[in-house]
Amino acid sequence: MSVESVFPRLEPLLPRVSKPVQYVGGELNSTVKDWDATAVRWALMYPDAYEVGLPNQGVMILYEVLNELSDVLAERTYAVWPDLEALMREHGVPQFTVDAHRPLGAFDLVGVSFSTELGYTNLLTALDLAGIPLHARDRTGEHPVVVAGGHAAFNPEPIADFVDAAVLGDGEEAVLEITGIVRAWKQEGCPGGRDELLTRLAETGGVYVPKFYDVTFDDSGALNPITPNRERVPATVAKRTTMDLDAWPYPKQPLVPLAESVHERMSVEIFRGCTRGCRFCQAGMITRPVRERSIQGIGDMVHKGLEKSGFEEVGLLSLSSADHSEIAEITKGLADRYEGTNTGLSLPSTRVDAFNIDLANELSRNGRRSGLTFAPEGGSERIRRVINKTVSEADLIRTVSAAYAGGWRQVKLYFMCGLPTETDDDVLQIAAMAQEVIRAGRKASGRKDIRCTISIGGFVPKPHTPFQWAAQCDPDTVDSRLRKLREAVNSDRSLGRNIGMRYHDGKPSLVEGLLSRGDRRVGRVIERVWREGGRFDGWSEHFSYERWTSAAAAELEPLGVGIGWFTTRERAGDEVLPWDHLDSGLDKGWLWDDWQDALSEQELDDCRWTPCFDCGVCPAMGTDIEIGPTGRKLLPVTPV
Ligand code: B12
Ligand code: SF4
Repeated sequence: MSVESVFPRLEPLLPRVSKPVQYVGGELNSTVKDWDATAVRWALMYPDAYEVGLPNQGVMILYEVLNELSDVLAERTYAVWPDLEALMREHGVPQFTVDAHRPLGAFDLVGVSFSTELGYTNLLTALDLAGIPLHARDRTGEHPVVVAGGHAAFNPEPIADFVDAAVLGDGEEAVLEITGIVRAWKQEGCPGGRDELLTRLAETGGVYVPKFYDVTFDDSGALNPITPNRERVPATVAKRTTMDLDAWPYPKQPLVPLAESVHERMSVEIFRGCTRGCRFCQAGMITRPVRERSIQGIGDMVHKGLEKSGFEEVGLLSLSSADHSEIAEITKGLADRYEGTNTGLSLPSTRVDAFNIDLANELSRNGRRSGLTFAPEGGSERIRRVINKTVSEADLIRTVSAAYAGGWRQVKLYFMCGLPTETDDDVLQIAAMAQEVIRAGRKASGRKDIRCTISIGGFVPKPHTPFQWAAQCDPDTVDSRLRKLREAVNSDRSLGRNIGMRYHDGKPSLVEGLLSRGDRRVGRVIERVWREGGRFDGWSEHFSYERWTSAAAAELEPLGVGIGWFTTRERAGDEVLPWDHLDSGLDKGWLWDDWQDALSEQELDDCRWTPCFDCGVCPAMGTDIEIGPTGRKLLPVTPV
């Protein structure tokens, strides 16, 4: 049965809201299919505003992979701003997709991509606007199956009440497998209803269905092991890993945003995974092992993507792009290909070494040398040993001197505050480092107008990392260290005026900490915050710390725990963690040993270039590190 577009009802509301163009769809490379000609229909949601969600690589990839199947349809939906939400409620307009403006409730599946936990309340808004019951247990055969994915889905317990299923890891093959199961079940006439469909998904071993697992607590409030409550459901759920990235060259035709967005360029993911072993980095830990795209594969994606999208800038993305085994050849090959054209190339440069400057110089042949970004992450050498970010101050000064000497005017340095074992002194050394950067930069460039911006984020311990046992630093301590840092930066005006400082106070990080390491009890807090108006929690102008802390007190304290229990409390080695039954491939014993190494300031090398350290991922997943060098070169093509 066909489903009608809600656009005729939406359109009269649009002149009354901010940035209405974000709701109209029709972007270059978007897809609209005939509803009746398809067997399985997905709505893919990025639970944040269009401007953040549209360029998201994960959603773009899944959208295209699914739409390539002739009997499958995938459309996109993003969080609507509160102004439109109010009008939609007033006029009874449901949550819609931007592609064909179909109501979310009509789809078979709603796939939600959670890169950050701060998007949880926006999922509840979308479900509610769609008329889909908030709680998975209240849904019937009439309602879509709500599936969470993305990095935050590695601990879906806080949203377990609201999602029917969660997938850990890469989605390319997972969405096809889920589609196959839904297609077969529908063709058979939906035997056993929704429960049977969810059981079929769960028994693959790669789809977590929270309601099939019992969660109980002991008298102290600590979690008991989480176990399945029915047959056919495995005790642990494994993450998915797409091994051969060249076989998945997506997005092939990148979406071009209609409205202003955070990232107006084409992105080509040059490898996935990272084994540098930074202990704070959840993305690095959960995406192991490293899988490189070949130089030819990258060249083809850049060429075809530019042709399809008309973008004039390409970002070569990954968690640490300078670490591709053939990055020098890739950057040179692409710079040669596009020399003299309007096509700009860029690399998110975070590795602190002179090699990175060579790459940036090569890529900027066509453009301006404005700013470079590096991520020392910790102010002192001691704290950098704790977090396994092995970079010395001398390396950093050499690197930035080379950058300023090469004509770059602005260097951005990323740091964190609130790291395990951190003292005031570790943070104050960020000021000393920034001042030294300015001195060295003035000397190297012979100019006075160079700039250095230090950007400081609050550290949040994440699941599946060696810091998953750590006590999160309380916001007052973070704020006091940041205040002292600001004073130290300004203590020498002649240097301080060339140093910019960007930071947030420590409060949002504490809430992110609650959501990151929370268990099923935290779902009540999310729901209460949402009922009390919580929306867009990743945006400082919408975030309310008081709303979160009062909701946490009301919902958790009667259960004998509180926000501190989930955040500022250090965990013991034998404590059951809410994600112990969700297998990222990392061996818990290895993570614990790495945590102990952190406490004794021991560093660990990158296993890409050394023998294996037995983190567990390769044997557990039946995978291996997939890197070059292939020794191949990029041949010239006619530039597009
Ligand atoms: C590495 C990274 C970067 C790198 C490279 C990005 C890249 N490769 O795309 C760089 C430095 C360039 C970068 C830039 C930016 N980033 Co960034 N980035 C990340 C990070 C850490 C990982 C993203 C990643 O690996 N993407 C690769 C894609 C392929 O993976 P994926 O999205 O996870 O999707 C796969 C799977 O997870 C799965 N999957 C995903 N969703 C679903 C759903 C279902 C149903 C299923 C089954 C599977 C599934 O399938 C996908 C394909 O395998 C995330 C945080 C995180 N932990 O996810 C932040 C993050 C996405 N970035 C963020 C931001 C803000 C930015 C910038 C805007 C920063 C800036 N001011 O310039 C830009 C914008 C870039 C862009 N393209 O949108 C924010 C977004 C905030 C928000 N409100 O949502 C995040 C969440 C970080 C944060 N906590 O603030 N980023
Ligand atoms: S199993 Fe060994 S080679 Fe594979 S990611 Fe872990 S440490 Fe590296």
